[in-house]
Amino acid sequence: MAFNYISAAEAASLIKHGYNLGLSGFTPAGTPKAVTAELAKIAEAEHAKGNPFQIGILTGASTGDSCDGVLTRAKAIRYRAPYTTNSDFRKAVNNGEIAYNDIHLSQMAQEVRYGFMGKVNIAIVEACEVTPDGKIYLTAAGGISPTVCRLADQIIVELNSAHPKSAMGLHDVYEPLDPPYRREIPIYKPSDRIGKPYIQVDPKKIVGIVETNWLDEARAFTEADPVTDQIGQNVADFLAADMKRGIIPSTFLPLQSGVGNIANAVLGALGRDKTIPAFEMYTEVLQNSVISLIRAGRVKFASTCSLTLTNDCLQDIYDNMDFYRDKVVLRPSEISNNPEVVRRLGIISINTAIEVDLYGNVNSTHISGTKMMNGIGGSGDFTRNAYISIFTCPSIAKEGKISSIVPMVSHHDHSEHSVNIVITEQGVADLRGKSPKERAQAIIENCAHPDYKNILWDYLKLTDGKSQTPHAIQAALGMHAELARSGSMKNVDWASFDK
Ligand code: 0RQ
Repeated sequence: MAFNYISAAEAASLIKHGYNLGLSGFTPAGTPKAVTAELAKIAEAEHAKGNPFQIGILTGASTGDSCDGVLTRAKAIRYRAPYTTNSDFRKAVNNGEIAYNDIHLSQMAQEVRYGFMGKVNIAIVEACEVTPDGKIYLTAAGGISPTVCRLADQIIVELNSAHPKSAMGLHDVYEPLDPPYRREIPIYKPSDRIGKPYIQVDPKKIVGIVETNWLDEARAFTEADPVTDQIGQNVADFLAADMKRGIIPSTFLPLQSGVGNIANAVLGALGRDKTIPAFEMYTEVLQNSVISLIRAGRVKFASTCSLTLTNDCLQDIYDNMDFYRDKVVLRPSEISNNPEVVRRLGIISINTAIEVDLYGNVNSTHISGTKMMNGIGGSGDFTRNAYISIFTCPSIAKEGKISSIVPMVSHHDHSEHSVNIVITEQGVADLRGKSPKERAQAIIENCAHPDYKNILWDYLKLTDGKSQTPHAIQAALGMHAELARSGSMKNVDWASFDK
């Protein structure tokens, strides 16, 4: 079939007020860029005429500025799911301007299929190749593309030559059946391929192909610092010790690791520790640090949903596909993050917390209980099902005015029942096999910053000390209330709370 090659502006003009868009991508990798940038201009023009113009966005995870950023600034987003990292989007959400549905990333595709988020009117997918018989070869991420391509009435393809055709073959596209017909997902090791390297669509649904040459908008790296380096070292030392005492098999287990500089520090330290054998990853995001470890032979295989790399690092993969082809696979997010597969493979999960409480409950998403940060991402998919679930964070934030260890989390993402290990730059709290009261001792002793240890011990003195999970309910959020009042948790005065 001969396709209709159109401009990004022509493609954007197909999108109407009230539509739900299903987008490719996961993190800024693999997301559409040109059509959404033009859509923002249409929204602004319509608003200038006094007309309403807002759409819903259903996608894999965060996107780049040419999607979430421009559309937020154009006030063009009514509804969005799931995870996002864009700072303008964050401001708009916390200002009540956008309805944001923050769900586990593994559930996104199936919730769209189940109809929880309404109809998908148009799918916009970034591709490195599309064939006349409707085979779409994705670029640097899997996301929810197979699902939105199948469900959407119309498909727009951004054919982006910044991703050469050598990218074909990186993907393993597999979409499970819905209950009651769902079967097991037949992945028994990270390198198993169970699907096809492309998405098959009815070519008649492709209403336009927009040719672009637009690099991915991966965020710049923040410099490593002594605190994150120490956290990374603590994680590596902990895992090496657990392997030495036989809890982790001597062949090691696949790792999942989140994004950001703590994840980079952890992987750097694991790569350097030669007591840990070369290992595999079953994760959702690959950062540059993993590619270096593949190059060095320290990571044998990496299954992921996205290549969230700097563009030079991504180009290195595309230029050396003969080397990477049997070492990397990209999957849709409902497979890369699938709880069934995570549990079966025995993944060791490593994610970052905003705050952790004395009993091991974790807040990954909200500042002071009310303001959205990014979202839960895939952290819950992995944590709940991991062989060992680890949370890391610096022990303090904002120059020490905030303790990341608090009596009670101000928002609850991961419960004490799922969290095994907490690691800060101060040390490691191993919560496995411990009662809540024992966990509180381990967390204060090993993870809290010295400036906050006595504050936390004093909090426990307000409790009866005997209940299964001792709390002084009236004071449990006292450190957060003090932060709001005086700007520092350090000023909390427990005596002001009635016993
Ligand atoms: O503030 O931006 O003003 O400097 O939060 O914190 O320490 O820079 O760490 O960038 O790794 O983000 C949990 C948000 C951490 C992230 C979170 C402030 C701090 C700073 C950022 P500034 P850092 P990171 C894989 C798995 C959930 C999803 C997930 C995240 C800013 O890792 O979104 O794990 N995780 N996905 O100062 C107030 C506290 C604070 C605090 C930190 N207690 N109170 N502010 N900050 N702790 C990815 C995917 O799923 C795709």
